[in-house]
Amino acid sequence: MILNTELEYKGNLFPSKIVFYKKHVDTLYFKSENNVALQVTVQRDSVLRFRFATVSIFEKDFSYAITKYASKGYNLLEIEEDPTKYIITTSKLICHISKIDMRTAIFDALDNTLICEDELGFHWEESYENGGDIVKMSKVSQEGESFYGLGDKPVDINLKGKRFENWVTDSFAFGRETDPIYKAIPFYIGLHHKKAYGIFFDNTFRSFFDFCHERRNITSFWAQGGEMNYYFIYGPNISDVVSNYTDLTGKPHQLPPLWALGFHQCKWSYYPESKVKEVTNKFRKLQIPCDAIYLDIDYMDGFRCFTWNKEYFPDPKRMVKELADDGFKTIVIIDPGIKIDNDYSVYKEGLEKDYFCKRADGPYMKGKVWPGECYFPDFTNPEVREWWSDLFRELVEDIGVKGVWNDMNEPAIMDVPGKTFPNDVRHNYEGERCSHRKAHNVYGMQMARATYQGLKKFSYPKRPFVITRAAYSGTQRYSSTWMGDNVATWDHLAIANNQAQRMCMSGFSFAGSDIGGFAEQPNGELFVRWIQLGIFHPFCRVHSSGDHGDQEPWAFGKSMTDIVRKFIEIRYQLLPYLYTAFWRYADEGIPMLKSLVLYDQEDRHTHFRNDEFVFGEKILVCPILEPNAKGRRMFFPKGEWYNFWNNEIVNGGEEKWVDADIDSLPIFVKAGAIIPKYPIQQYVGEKEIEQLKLDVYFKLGKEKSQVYEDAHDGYDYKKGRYSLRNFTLEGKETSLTIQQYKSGKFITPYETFEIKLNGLPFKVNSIKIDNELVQIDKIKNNSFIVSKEFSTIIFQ
Ligand code: MIG
Repeated sequence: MILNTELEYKGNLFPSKIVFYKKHVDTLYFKSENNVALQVTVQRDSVLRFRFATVSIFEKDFSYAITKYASKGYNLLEIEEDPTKYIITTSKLICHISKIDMRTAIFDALDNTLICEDELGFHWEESYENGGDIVKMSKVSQEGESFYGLGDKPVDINLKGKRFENWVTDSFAFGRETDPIYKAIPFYIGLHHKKAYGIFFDNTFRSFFDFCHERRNITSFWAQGGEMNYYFIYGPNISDVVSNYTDLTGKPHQLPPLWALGFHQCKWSYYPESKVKEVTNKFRKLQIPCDAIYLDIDYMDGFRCFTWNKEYFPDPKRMVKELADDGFKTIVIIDPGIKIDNDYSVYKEGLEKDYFCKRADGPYMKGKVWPGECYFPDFTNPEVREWWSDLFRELVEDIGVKGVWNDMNEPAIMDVPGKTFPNDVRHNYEGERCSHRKAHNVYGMQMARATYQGLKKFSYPKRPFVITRAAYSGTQRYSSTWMGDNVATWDHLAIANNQAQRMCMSGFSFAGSDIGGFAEQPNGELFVRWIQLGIFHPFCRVHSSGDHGDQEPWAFGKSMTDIVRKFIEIRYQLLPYLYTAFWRYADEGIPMLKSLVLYDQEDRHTHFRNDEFVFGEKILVCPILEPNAKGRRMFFPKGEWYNFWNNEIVNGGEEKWVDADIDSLPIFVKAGAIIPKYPIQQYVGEKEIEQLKLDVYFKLGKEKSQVYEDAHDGYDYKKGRYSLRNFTLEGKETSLTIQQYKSGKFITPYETFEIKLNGLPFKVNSIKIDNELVQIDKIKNNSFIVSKEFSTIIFQ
């Protein structure tokens, strides 16, 4: 054994002085006397990429996270040099690189303020154990700096003072502060002096972030291998940081079918077929809207993926069709573990084609999961992904399954230390073979990707739907996600609220929690409060482990059922609003939920808020997170807000008490908003939409709103067949003007709008539509029907 030799531990090493510099198009190369190479790429004016190599040779430039659609190009790139530093200037940023030690400092190009500055900067430790380096970075945390992001961490929104690890982990019944859990999203946002920037550390090894935890004014991040490879992303608005990060790591490749934004019901497990039908029939009988029903692992034959238990489900194709006729889309679970069984075709094929992961010395990676001993496809091999995607043909094309749920893809292994593969497992990694140390964090992502490719192929011309538990940055391109195995407690309701907001701030908006809690059982009150929050999450599904009793909307007595129905109905009415928010996310990377700090970062009151968030662009929500509440105090961002229930106006900028008994929830609409609504449907497509309701909220001044619609499925929208309505509202003391500008070739099925006027401060004496006066008795109860083609309406 080698003990304490220089080879084993050399301590921290640092770059020495720069001795070489060259520029090639958008990239600058620097080399230090001790052979450290630094490459700075100007990706955009506001996005700089930094890569360090300790032996002057960079690895092959490849990332699972970065999308090929990432924008590139800048308006300005100038390099200057003075005796102590190089100075890189773009139209947004100025970056200093110190000649003696390669440390960097980044400034806002417009006003020269310091945004982000290295403390020790890049340094490393050689890894005797694995070869290569443990790569490290430390930065000075600025005065009053706050930190956000990092994906699914079950903690407060502001990360200051905490340390985190990124290593995707099956975390049954995780709790507040459990770390790490299911996802690895090594992206954070720093905010100080009203300006925000982001850092995306694109390194798939086990990585760590420290936000002033170890040292009060230092932020650091490091990884157990690979390169120091990070993107600096400037805002100065948080929402720009997030949309730039999402531009790099990708947006959903297509919009979800609208039904996927409806309500989903799940349990471990609904079987046999009669039980599934009993549940779906009850939804219809009780008139509680629902679009999707899930089959958990028990639908399979001995948990073998791509098989059916014929005793429980004798004729899946017929059942799936009958469910579809009743408006239910069937979603089935598929895990990565393939049962070792010589009579099982998927196993045999995987073996023949050499698609399963192997240990360092050649044996297969054998692990116990639900089916018993299993082998695991190496999803980092493109050929394996292609094979996997083809396995979905029967499920999707023939049986008619509409979505697939990927679970256990951390990958989770039972009864072993670490709950996953050992580090020595080998992976293809797109031909750049590596160990599990490097591939672990992307394994689940690549499984979701392969699943997505299958669904996309076989659902065509409809849109695919996939949900995954494990994820690395970029997984949002392929899949939706849920937060894993939470618990039916009040604290978990608060955690779910933080996680959904954090996921949105981390570029992955299509996320939600197991409503009601997965482990243990909620009482009716907790279930109702969770539904009230869940209807505002982009992904809205009730799920539970089932060994603690029922968790359907009717499981808690009639009065609770009625409240649950009322809230799910609100979600269905708001579908066009939600769909518009999704379009904004898929189009521009705008987070679908906005934590208050993202909504108004200039107001310091928002920096440590957790509970309140803005759903889409205009609706402020604050969940009730405690039992027996009749209301709560909440913070209102500045501006005017209408109480959703009674139209009372609240002036923002401070904390206020809001009544919200069990059948209510603090929901507020921004003054000036125009909120589109559909009629209540039991499932998407149940009704032809014959009229679009526009809830108009008066404001003194101007406000813009948008409504995006298309065929709600398929790809025609990509060819211009969408309908985008841009509304501008302008309110004065005695008049209200609404203008509409429409673009896109999609013809909506309805001909008219019902305009509902809320909060109008004057009595209407005349109405002018596109310069023609119409009779004012057409207004009834503040409602008014008008052709969808109008361009200007003036109420006076
Ligand atoms: O070891 O498929 O998080 O949603 O119901 C448990 C059974 C495996 C964990 C998932 C959960 C799912 C359950 N799964």
